Amino acid sequence: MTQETAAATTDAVLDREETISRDELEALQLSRLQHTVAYAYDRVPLYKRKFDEAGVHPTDLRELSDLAKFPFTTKEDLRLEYPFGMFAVPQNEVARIHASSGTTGRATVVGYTKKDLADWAKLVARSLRASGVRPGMKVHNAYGYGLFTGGMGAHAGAEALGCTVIPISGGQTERQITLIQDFKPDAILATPTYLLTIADAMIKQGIDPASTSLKYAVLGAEPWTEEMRHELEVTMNIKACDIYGLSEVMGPGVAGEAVETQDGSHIWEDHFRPEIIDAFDPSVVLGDGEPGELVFTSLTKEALPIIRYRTKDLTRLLPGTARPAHRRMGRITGRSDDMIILRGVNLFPSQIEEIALRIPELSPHFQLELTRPEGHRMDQMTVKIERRDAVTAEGAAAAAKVLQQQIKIHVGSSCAVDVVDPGSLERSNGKLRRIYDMRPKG
Ligand code: DLL
Repeated sequence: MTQETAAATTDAVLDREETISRDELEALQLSRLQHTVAYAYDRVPLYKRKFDEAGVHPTDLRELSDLAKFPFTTKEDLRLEYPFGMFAVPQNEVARIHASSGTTGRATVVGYTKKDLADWAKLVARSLRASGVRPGMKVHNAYGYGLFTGGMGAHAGAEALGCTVIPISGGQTERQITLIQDFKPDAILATPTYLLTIADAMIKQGIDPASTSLKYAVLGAEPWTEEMRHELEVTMNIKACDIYGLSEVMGPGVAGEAVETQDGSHIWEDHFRPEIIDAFDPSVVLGDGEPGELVFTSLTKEALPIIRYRTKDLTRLLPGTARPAHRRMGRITGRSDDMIILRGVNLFPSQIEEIALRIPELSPHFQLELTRPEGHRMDQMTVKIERRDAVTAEGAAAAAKVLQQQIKIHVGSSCAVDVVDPGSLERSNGKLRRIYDMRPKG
């Protein structure tokens, strides 16, 4: 059982591990890490093979920095071991299975023992509580249920915290609005772009999104910016915090943001050891504050221990604030595989979001279209973005110019901007697709 202590900074009762010192946390990490690498080596043939090939043995892990000697694990490894080759326990000890959608290639399958599920619920509960959710609150859970970890992961965490959960899942936006009006939830859990879809649909129905009972939103599963936070907080009169996670490492709740500081998600380092590596030269482990690719090693997982998993998420590690022993992660600027390379310039959709939302005539609804026009050798990017409702045609044309200039200045790319009518672009139902790559393959 987790021992609980009262924290000085909030009215909430925190887990003991949230309040321990960095030294105590690192000692805990080391013993858990030593156990995990030995456990993975003994039980998962892939790890034994990889460690042997790299010439490392679990006994080589004497201090935390020794982790850098161990080989990485990638999504490709999980795909090759499809479906259950990464599992470290017999199937009858696996209490639940989740999987990624597998839009590209085979699905990646992950499993949980009963204890893993309890730890996961505890960490989601910890994240929700950090973001302002309290026992007894009604929580509207609009993350998708099913094989995706968002729905059931958030659900179990909200229940573990002692909330009343409304398991609506994603989609059926009209119905979501009716239930928000009738059940009067205090908090909503959704992807940021799906919350935007809900707010937008409310406005269409003549409901002021700022007038609902909602006070808190805990948003994640896709990259979002400070500008988007501001947009959602003002439109809906809520406090919006980040929650981060990925199925290979657990699901939502690997890290969560504190509402009193709103300065990035604290990684729950009693269960995960993060590293930042140079995405182009993975042998280089970078220091805190330096941007690179986030890598995780699980410290307590039984069914699917994961050693140095390359997330492809680009961010940096920052010192803890609201939970001093646990480092924070900066906002995810993007995934290395979502990076657009446009005529030699690297860019991420989040950069466009950041710039567009500073232009009052433009809405947060946008798509990026990549094409290579007939007879051209050069790629072209078109930003398709909806104007805000009250904006005239002249206003929209001027805003398009400003956006184009700002992208040129801040990103360094020339692109076309097409300001379209409100409501004309596809709305999010969960994780929103921003990039439409129509360039010829090869
Ligand atoms: O998206 C887990 C999740 C569900 C997190 C609900 C938060 C809320 P996957 O489907 O495996 O798991 O996708 C994981 O989504 O590697 C990131 O690229 C992205 N991602 C998740 N949370 C955030 C976030 C879930 N807060 C992938 N900010 C990750 C930015 C995020 N990107």
